[in-house]
Amino acid sequence: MARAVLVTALCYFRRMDLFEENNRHIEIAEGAQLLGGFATAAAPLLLENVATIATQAPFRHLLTPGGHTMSVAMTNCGRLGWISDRKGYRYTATDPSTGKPWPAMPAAWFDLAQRAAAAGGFKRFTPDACLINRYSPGAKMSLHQDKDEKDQTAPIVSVSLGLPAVFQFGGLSRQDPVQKHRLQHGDVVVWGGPARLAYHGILPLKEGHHPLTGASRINLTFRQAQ
Ligand code: MD6
Ligand code: FE
Repeated sequence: MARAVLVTALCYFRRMDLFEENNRHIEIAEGAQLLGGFATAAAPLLLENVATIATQAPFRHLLTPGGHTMSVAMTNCGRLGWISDRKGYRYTATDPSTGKPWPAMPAAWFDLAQRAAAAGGFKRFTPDACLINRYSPGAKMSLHQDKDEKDQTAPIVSVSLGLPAVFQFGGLSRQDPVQKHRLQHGDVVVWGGPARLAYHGILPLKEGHHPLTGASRINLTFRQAQ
């Protein structure tokens, strides 16, 4: 009898743990929220859409203005897309590799981004651009600020899919200390307000296998670019 009660209690707390784990909502900094598992249910559809988008606007490794090839492969959807080349960073309405407009942002993506922004405390978020990043093992994103968007009162919504990664989050100066957060499949980070120009990056991706993405991590960042 005592054993049955103990087992029941252990199962109960274990489930509570899992629940908390999948639904953790952490305030990383003022204006920056990590919504654990917010996109887990939508993930299979998001990944199907990524595959379709990539048939129209293929993933490519962009050149930085300094002439380095980025380790992360990128594409975009939405009215505008973020690009980099020797001339600098900017948003364009057409994909320079095909000359065609970027694929449209699926309605379900826009909706998810709006709901996440609202959950993070930002009402009236109307993303017109979604940058799609693909990381293979070893790929990284060095510390940077997102400052190519016109209206910096709008937040950014970032969705992590596939393999986990370590997200670095610093301050407004590159020299500020950085926090590290593990971003898992389905996690969403919403940030804006006083955190909007914080330095951030992704440490080199570790090898691994994810049932939905194989040996890669996909990140979607929704922005109001114009
Ligand atoms: C990434 N994310 O998670 C890269 N930027 O792969 C970003 O650079 C980023 O996650 C602005 C806001 C949220 C982000
Ligand atoms: Fe960024």
